[in-house]
Amino acid sequence: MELEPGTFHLSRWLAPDRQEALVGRCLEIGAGPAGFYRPTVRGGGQMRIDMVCLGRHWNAKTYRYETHRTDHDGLPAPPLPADLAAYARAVTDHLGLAFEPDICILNRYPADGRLGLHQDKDERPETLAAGVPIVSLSLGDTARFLLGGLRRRDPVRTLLLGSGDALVLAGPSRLRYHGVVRLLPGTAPPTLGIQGRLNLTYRQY
Ligand code: MD3
Ligand code: FE
Repeated sequence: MELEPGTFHLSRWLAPDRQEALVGRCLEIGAGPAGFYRPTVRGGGQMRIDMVCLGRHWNAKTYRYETHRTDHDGLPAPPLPADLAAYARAVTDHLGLAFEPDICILNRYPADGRLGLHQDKDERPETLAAGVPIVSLSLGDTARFLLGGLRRRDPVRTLLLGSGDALVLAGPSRLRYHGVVRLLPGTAPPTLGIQGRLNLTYRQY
């Protein structure tokens, strides 16, 4: 499951009961104050997903992390709950990687949701230089995901991210380009009771 140096795909990492519990937590947090919103990026376009940032808010206009949602409603970013952080630590402990997540970005994909090819490079320069991991957990519909290289024009490979899958990007893979092309509708486990997809990306600022 090490697809490339520093890229680890753990298929069905979360058992169905753990997926159900995590979906419940995500919906709870997303429905709360400072819950899901549809970010507007610089240039004025709307993203094709809804987002909630925990721990620190990622500003879609400045591409910087901040304490309050100044690009949206000015509310403080809710804290990252310990029980949610523990899901990511379990993955990196399993792989023997050091990781102290202090941010989680929760993305909600509708049936036609997608996310263009980008790099995650807004965390601290020291964190990026050290190759500190990002951990992603997928829930619901399977996503057709693209993993590229360190330059936008580098070749990409397609991965399917299914419900319960964990993906870890560490070391030399930390700055790879990546994106979500589309969802495969109707592929979510029925017991989750959701349509579309939820993705959690855990980061260390
Ligand atoms: C590869 N989310 O929130 S998760 C994001 O499915 C994001 O919602 C996607 O990209 C999603 O920024 C992809 C998998 C992922 C996350 C971070 C990465 C892949 C990555 C960082 C570097 C390389
Ligand atoms: Fe990303």
